[in-house]
Amino acid sequence: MKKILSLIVSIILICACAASVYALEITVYKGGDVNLDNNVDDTDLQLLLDWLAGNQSAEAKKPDVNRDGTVNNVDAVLLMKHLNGYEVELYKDPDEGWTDIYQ
Ligand SMILES: [Ca+2]
Ligand SMILES: [Ca+2]
Repeated sequence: MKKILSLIVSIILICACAASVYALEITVYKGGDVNLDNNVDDTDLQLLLDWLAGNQSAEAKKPDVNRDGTVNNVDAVLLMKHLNGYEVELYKDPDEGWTDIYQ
């Protein structure tokens, strides 16, 4: 009986450890990567412009480029500037008070 209990406790501990490791998985994405394909390109801009035009595709997973909590023209302008080589700060660190409602 003790062996069975020990086995059950071991299985529970292993599952708990596996769940903890899974919970620590962090997804890092690039600013402006609207569709989360790990590239920031014209596709992202098109998805964002479509979003603003009312065509909110499920492919547009992170349209709030500057992470201020709203998706608007500011996001589009920032992304356009970024894609055209301008040095722009797409978003600030969340610790500085900005939010990311899409996390
Ligand atoms: Ca992308
Ligand atoms: Ca925004």
